[in-house]
Amino acid sequence: MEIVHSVCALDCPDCCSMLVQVENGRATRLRGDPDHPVTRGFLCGKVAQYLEREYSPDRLLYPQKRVGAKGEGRFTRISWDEALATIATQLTNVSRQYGPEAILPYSYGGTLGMLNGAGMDRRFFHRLGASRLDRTICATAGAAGLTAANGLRYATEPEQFRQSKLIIAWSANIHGANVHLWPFIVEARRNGAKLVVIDPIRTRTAALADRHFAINPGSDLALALGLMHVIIGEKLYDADYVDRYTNGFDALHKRVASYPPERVAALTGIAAPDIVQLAREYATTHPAAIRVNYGVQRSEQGGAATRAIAALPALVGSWREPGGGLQLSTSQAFQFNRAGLEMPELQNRSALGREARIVNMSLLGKALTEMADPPVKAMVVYNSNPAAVAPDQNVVLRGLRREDLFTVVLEQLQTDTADYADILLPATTFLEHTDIYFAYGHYYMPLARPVVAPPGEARSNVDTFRALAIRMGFDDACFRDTEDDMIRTLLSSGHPFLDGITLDRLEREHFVRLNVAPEGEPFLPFAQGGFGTPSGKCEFGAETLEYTPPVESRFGDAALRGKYPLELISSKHDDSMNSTFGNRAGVDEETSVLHLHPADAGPREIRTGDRVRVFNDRGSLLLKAQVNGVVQPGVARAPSTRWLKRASDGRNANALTSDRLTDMGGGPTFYSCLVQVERCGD
Ligand SMILES: Nc1nc2c(c(=O)[nH]1)N[C@H]1C(S)=C(S)[C@@H](COP(=O)(O)OP(=O)(O)OC[C@H]3O[C@@H](n4cnc5c(=O)[nH]c(N)nc54)[C@H](O)[C@@H]3O)O[C@H]1N2
Ligand SMILES: Nc1nc2c(c(=O)[nH]1)N[C@H]1C(S)=C(S)[C@@H](COP(=O)(O)OP(=O)(O)OC[C@H]3O[C@@H](n4cnc5c(=O)[nH]c(N)nc54)[C@H](O)[C@@H]3O)O[C@H]1N2
Ligand code: SF4
Ligand SMILES: [Mo]
Repeated sequence: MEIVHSVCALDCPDCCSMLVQVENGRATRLRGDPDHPVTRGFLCGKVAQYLEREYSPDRLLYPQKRVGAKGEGRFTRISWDEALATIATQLTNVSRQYGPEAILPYSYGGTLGMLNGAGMDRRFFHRLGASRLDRTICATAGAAGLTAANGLRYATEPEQFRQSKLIIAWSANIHGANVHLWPFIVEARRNGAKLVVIDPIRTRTAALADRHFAINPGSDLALALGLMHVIIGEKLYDADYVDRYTNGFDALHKRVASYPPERVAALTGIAAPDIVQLAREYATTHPAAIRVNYGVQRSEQGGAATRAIAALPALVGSWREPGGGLQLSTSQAFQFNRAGLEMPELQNRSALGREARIVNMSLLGKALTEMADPPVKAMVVYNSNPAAVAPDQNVVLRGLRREDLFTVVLEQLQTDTADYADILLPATTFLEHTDIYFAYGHYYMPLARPVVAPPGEARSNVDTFRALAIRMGFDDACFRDTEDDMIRTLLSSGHPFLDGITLDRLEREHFVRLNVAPEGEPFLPFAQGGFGTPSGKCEFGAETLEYTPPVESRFGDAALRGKYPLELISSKHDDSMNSTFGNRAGVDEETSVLHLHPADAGPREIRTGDRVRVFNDRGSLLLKAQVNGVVQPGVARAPSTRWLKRASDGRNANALTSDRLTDMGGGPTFYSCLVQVERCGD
């Protein structure tokens, strides 16, 4: 028996380091690395059971080609040689006939590994001249809002939350989606800190908080402006910090004048005295930290809302203090040499000979059904399950069904998307390949080596794209790079945060704190300004901060609201990871529930346990009702992305979501979604 280090590759801010017990080549137990300052010896419930997935009889073991209809899921085994030859021939034909931009890569968060997530794949598609994918499906609206304010997307370290005296979890279901922050909050509360949650849903985190404000969906910009109204009006801001390190205070002052607590109360559903009290507490409690997560930016004004929330710590000067500031994402501190890894210059050597067009992944339905010049004729999907996760699902599925679309899917399990593949390739898990990771919830960079051998003929994404490049005759030296070559390239950025971090050191230490601050000292990114904006200051940007309710919301389009009066939020499921684990029966049962308030259920004669149909112009979905206090009147909650094939109607919440984009960053508006609900006959 031996204990081997590894890293959880799932798309989670915690990026846990783990210890794997291996017996006779088989992993028999996973646990969190007790030496990792954020993992602290435990894994979340879903990954504690990851070995069930690793050794699932449903793992894909061999390359296969489709023999049934698209979506039916019938395949037959072929050799790697046949698979690669077919793909190479098809991609070459598409490229010759329509130009290489008719080929679309589609990938997202299956792994946060740099090599398997954005390595050999990027080189391959650049060399091909394929369309470039704008990876907007999760975080780009928030990233754009944060960048507009701060220039750099740096954040308060999770370890500092233990020093906070007031923690605001703003659209952050910490207990469900970011559980390794929780022990630091528990410690802070033991020392007298208060936890306030701003979330339309009574999540597990909200239920455990000191105060929960059930905000109207998509009204966060109004709330942030209302808080600033009070903070500025009562002169509770840090005038010195504002003066030295921010830009645009006077315009902000004018802007917030039209957001008095009474108006903001009407817009947000939070009582005016509560808004005043929260503003006073936030400005006068030291240190106070905001954990804002991505829920807030999945609505129509998500970018501006994030920008306004990001302005709060600058206004009250809380960036000065350990345990102050704000955390959205730490990922930008992983200042890798990404260009060296991805090699966009290969596009010049492609059949296209120039930079390829950009396709927004959140508009996949349109890309597959409407795009021209050239149309998408081939798609290669890896690290993603678009049939389940992309908005406006019925259009996406119509696109995936196209007989003239050649689809390749690299997968571990036979997902809904895999069912539409022409060629289906077996992929390794993080326990089976080498990778180096970035985190978006802390500053430790980990390396993981394979812990067990791949089952059957499964290959890593790196190996598959390398083999494809060679099969297509690409003789560029970069396609012969080993994993270690690519890691060395990544680490060669010369950025001071990566000083002294080498492959050898990662090999020895397994994870290394970025050089964001001297050892043992907290990282205070903006204590003395140092913002990444052109001015070097936090840019309040008041001109961008005018609140208008989302079209799909209670104060939005009146006609739409007349037909579809409920605001549907399809947020994360606590015990799953997007659609990963959607194969598990337990997940399946828990994710088939629609939460409704009694005030909405009553008139519809809906009781807990009833089968209900949720619908709008885009589609419909069958779920089981839960009538309770999890949501407010006018709001409904359906879990996000279950596997379609495990539902009787073959759909999930994305049958209802729209492909309307956010105000900034081209992100999806999953949480601005109006629906109607009715009881179904039994
Ligand atoms: N268990 C689990 N963990 C996960 C994931 C998972 O699927 N399951 N997914 C991972 C991924 S990909 C990501 S991006 C992160 C996301 O982590 P989070 O951003 O924390 O997750 P979400 O559930 O999208 O949104 C957080 C909360 O925002 C609330 N919310 C929705 N609309 C609004 C609004 O208009 N205003 C406010 N204030 N709140 C709103 C939701 O009710 C939800 O409770 O989590 C990661 N971790
Ligand atoms: N309605 C609604 N829709 C949503 C969301 C929501 O909250 N509500 N959340 C959105 C968000 S935040 C996100 S990030 C997206 C997530 O969307 P995706 O990134 O597509 O996430 P998953 O559904 O987890 O699918 C990842 C797939 O990658 C596979 N995979 C894992 N590792 C590897 C690997 O090494 N190689 C290969 N080839 N495959 C691998 C897994 O088996 C899994 O099927 O969904 C979005 N969609
Ligand atoms: S999903 Fe997140 S919390 Fe769970 S083990 Fe992976 S990194 Fe840790
Ligand atoms: Mo995400």
